[in-house]
Amino acid sequence: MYAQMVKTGVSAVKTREEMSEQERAFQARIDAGEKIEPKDWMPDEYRKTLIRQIGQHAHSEVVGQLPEGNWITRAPTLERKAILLAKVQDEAGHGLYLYCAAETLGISRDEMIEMLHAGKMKYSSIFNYPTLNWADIGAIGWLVDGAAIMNQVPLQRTSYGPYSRAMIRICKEESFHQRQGYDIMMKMAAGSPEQKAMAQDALNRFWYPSLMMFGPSDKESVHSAQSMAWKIKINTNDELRQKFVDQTVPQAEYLGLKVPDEALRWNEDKGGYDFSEPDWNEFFEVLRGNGPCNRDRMRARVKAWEDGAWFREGLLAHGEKRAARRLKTAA
Ligand code: BYC
Repeated sequence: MYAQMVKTGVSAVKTREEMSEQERAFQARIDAGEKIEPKDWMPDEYRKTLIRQIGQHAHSEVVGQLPEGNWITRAPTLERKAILLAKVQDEAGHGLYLYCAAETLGISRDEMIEMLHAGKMKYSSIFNYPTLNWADIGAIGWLVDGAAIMNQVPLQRTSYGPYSRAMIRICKEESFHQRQGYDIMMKMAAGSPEQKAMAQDALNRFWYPSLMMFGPSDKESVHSAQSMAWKIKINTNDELRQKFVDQTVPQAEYLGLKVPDEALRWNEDKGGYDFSEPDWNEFFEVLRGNGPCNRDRMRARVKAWEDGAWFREGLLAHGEKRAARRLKTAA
């Protein structure tokens, strides 16, 4: 019931000759680095791609609260609890900015949420993995938010104005999230042998799922070519994955932890690490709804949505009452 659709086959990009006059003028604006704003003309596919990407991104922020929320009541100190609570609240805020950005494209937040619940929209694969112990909260901040920053910093320059502006604010908060995760890892890695083993175990379990966050390899990526031509995406999936590995391996070394990849080697010629690809079968299985936590995550979101119905209805009724009162006093 909660399977997410999986498409294959790389999308074709129109040549200038194949474009209409309007499409050519639009592409010229993109090429000149102009931002596209909600009331500007845009091709239907550009609009659809943005709704898909921004909507998925918003859902990821909201579903992403679940694995971390699981540890708020069990954080080891009052300080850690307050920090984690603030981080999880930030994710709700990110979801809000992104839903608002998507709404400027002519879809409502309710419609997107219904599509998510019906398995017609995705959220990031990473949130279908469980958080088994406190070190996982460190690994999420360090690796998952680290991967998110790598992906989202370039998105600040994305061609759609409202998305680009939402990303600027989100990125500021993400760097704090990444640092709080690394701080947990530093504490655990420098702690007792048992704590260091927990940190290593968390790295072992979250390494490959974090690499999957950047999406399939470039040759399997359906949307990259067109999204890059429209500057919706600025880098390919593999480019960002490589940058993430190059940035993260020295951080693991500093912690005294081992990246779980026997093939990991510095490659002098390319100026980056050679590394093993994640298991792409596992990735596509997670996208099909068969990851370890897909069903739990969707059950939790659907329940929260249904439990909140009375509150949404109450807010609407209150708004209507106030509007009616204003009309009466104005008359
Ligand atoms: N998970 O053609 P491709 C966070 C899908 S939240 C699930 O390369 P695209 C955080 C893809 O949608 C982080 N699905 O796609 C929150 C497509 O399927 P559809 C979220 C994935 O869009 C709380 C198919 O695979 N960040 O950081 O060009 C706490 C083919 O892929 C994934 C964003 O959403 C995946 N990992 O590139 C802590 C960033 N990867 O739609 C942290 C914005 C691919 O055709 N999004 N798919 O059915 C993007 O940058 C791009 O959408 C992606 C994928 C790089 C993710």
